[in-house]
Amino acid sequence: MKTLFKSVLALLTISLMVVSCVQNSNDSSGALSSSKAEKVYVAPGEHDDFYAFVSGGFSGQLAVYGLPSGRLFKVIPVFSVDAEKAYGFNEETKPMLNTSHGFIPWDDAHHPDISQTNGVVDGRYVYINGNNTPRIAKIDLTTFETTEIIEIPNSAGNHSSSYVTENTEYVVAGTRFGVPVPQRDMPIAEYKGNFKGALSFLKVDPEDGGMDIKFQILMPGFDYDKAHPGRGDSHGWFFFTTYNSEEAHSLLEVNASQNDKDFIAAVNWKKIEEYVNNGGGKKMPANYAHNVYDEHTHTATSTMKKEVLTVDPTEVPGAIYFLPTPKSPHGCDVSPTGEYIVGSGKLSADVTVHSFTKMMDAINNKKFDGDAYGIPILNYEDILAGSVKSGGLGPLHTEFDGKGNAYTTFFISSEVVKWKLGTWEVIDRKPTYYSVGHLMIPGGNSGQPFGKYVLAMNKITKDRYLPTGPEVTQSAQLYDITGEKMELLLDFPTVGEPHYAAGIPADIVAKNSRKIFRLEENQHPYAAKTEAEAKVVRKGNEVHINMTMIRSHFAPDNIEGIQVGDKVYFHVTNLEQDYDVPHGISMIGANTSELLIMPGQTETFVWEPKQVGVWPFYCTDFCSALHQEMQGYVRVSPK
Ligand code: CUK
Ligand code: CUA
Repeated sequence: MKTLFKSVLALLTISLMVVSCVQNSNDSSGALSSSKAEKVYVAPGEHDDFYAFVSGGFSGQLAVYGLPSGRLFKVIPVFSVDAEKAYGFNEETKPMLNTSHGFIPWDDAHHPDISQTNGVVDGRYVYINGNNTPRIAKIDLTTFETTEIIEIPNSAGNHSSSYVTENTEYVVAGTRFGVPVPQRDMPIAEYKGNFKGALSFLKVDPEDGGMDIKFQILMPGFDYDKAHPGRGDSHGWFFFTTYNSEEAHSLLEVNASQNDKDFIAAVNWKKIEEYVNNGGGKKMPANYAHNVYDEHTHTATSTMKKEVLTVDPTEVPGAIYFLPTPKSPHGCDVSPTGEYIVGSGKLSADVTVHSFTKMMDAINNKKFDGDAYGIPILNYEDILAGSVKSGGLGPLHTEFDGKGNAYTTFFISSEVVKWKLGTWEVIDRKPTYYSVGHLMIPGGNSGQPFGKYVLAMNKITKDRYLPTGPEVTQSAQLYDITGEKMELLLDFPTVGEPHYAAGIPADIVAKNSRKIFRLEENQHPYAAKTEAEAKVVRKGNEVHINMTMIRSHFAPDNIEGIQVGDKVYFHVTNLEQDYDVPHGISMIGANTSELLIMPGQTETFVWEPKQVGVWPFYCTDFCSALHQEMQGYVRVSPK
């Protein structure tokens, strides 16, 4: 069988090679070889080695892929409504998208990060940021569902988020924009010195991964772009890139990139935590929503919080230092041992690497080069570990393979460059197609990378796929990094714009993936756990239908007594207790999506019938040979 497969593959390979020669791809590494095909081929029924959780950018969602195949398994709705899963449409999940600005059905999702234990990805949760209306979400990897969203006050852009500390003590969220804190009506021209940049530390509950804002550090109003925790020796520190240290508020008038160096802010969060635990900090009024989904009631609740604890960094001496870093640093990545802090000036050709040991020496010897708003600035030469003379342009992000190598993306020169930690020599470079942003090695931003593949997430696609009109697919590329030289294996399309991804060996997550919700654990207030409990209850012009579904009927399935102008709640429980038997339901003219209900779960949609008649409904998920028989009628009478 295997031989047969190989010969078929060989034939396929030859024909594809011919095609690629004819098309004259300018991509030499795009020529398919049988060894590349084998490396990404996951035979029917076989499983991938890694999960990749890839952010959807402006889709607001998180997509789950397998590596090396690049197969898409699921799109997890996070910040945007999703008709497929009724997320944001059903009554249970609507509160998840509540904010201090009201119900916000969309966001811009950038950076997923997997929870860690002792610096190793543990596969319990993924945290991800929404940039536009600043929020952080938690996805539970037993159900692959979003189970918590917290809004971040005093923040705008929320871009240096969401990264976890070595033991998931904190999820950290940094503002991109300096803004007035608290928000108020003031002239934009008075930005300088008045706007603040809030770095938020969200304490994580070790039991359930839940988040709460413990404190916000009110930094100078620079732009904070990317963040990364220390680990090992640098555990207890967090590093944030900043740009626009000029505090320009208009690119038309002032050049926000005129300073030769901006900063990486090194934050000793342990010290600030101690300060706060001893009663330090100042409570400030702030409105923000905290939304939590309960897996027993299958229902979310939204709470509006009223204040937040803020810390003025100048009141905690020794907690924060600025590390000068050339040319508008974007990426900020800490090596697996915690010694090297890699700052990529996006307008630079070199990659700057700071040494944590040297940083501590300079701090201990009080060797400062002035200060900015009372925060000491260290001397660039004192803390520099080395710089990578890459020859590339526009370095952005770096990940590590755990074997002493780092991989940096270059947006402008459109490549991934492999270099050696400590010697800074360039070992290999491979083009990306095209203009790569982030890259991801499973565990590659933790203390223990699984350095088998690197996934490049590209900003431009152009000719890589069949055209689909003016808007073409977004794209990721997979490279084998087990050898000295990288090898491009695969292109695959992604959902939305893939800003960043988090990867993890598949078995860590798969073994905890939940198969079923037990009916006896269902505490939904309107659950009907047997057909005998199904009922229709009228309360004024509200009608509550506690309905059940099981192969292949609904109960009740003939409903009368509904009138035009009623508000009809369908609370529907799937009575199945077999894995992978969902049913779906919707009503004609309902201003919502269908419900797709998993076994043991209850979901609710609202129908407000506008027209008299007898209206059918049916199961929307092909569930058995009698799927087409799974249906019913609602009679709507005049008021
Ligand atoms: S990313 Cu958000 S602009 Cu460099 Cu982290 Cu794509
Ligand atoms: Cu139930 Cu189709």
